[in-house]
Amino acid sequence: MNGGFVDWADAKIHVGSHVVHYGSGVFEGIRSYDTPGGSVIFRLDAHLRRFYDSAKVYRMTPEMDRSDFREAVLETIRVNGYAACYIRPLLYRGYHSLGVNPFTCPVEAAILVWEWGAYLGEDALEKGVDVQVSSWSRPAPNTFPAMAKSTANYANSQLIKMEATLNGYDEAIALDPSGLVSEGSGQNIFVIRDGVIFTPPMGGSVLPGITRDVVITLARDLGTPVVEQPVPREMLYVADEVFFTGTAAEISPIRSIDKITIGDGARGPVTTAIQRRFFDIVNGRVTDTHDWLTPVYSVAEAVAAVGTS
Ligand code: PPE
Repeated sequence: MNGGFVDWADAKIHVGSHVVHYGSGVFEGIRSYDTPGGSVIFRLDAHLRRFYDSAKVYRMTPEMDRSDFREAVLETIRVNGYAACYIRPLLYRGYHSLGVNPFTCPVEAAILVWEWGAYLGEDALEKGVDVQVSSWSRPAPNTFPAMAKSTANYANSQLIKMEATLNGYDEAIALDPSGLVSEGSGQNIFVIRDGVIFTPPMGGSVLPGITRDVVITLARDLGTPVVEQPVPREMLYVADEVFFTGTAAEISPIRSIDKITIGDGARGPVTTAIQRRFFDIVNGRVTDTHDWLTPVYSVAEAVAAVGTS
């Protein structure tokens, strides 16, 4: 936190901090995985790039440059000794004065790490989830910038998630202001029909998901066409397969939408192939040909850890 290591219980901020009142924060969500070759972070540099892009949109200048922040992420995992964890870098406007103008408040930083299992439940990755189309829309362009991963955007995500939860669904799909499919409360979405994969384009109020980018790359590697195009709501219902992607949610099949069964109501073949490839890569079972993995521990540290365990 702000350049030093702080015990979890002491990682506190003042209630008058600007971020508490006005949502003036940007963040990331990253995962590390435990592989036979040691612990690795998945797509660290892509996440840090988006993090610094989000900060730029909100005119926040982090005290650390990107390469120092990268080192800080690695160090935070090392001091906690995690093999696999979730990593949450955060930049926020701290305590100085209240009032909407954020410029007087310091830009502070924290990196949280914790162990986080399957986001949508243990069964979700295999059996799929039941979702609804939300009555809430994603923010319109030129309101809350969707390309920036701002804490403020998650007020909208919470409305989407709470409605779904209270209605007994695992998650929800939100539409953009024009009524086209956008994304989940914390996931991008992919729709498959007749062997072609469709996903809403960047203009559709979606976060430029790192997992979205991974899936597009893996699908093309597997020879499956991917089209980024506007997706009408009814295309969801008649799809052969639909799945969510996200760092937390990984690749989660969707088995029903608004109580309409999608395809056979089970994880379909295209989802299965991409999901398998994804988990083979993050779990170190195949060669990292895209250079997506960053080792957390040096070989010497890994040997030392084995020696003491
Ligand atoms: N859309 C939104 C709105 C979103 O929050 C996420 C990630 C994605 C798409 C997928 O992006 P990516 O992780 O880069 O593939 N949501 C993060 C936070 C989830 C949470 O509950 O907190 C995540 O998945 O880590």
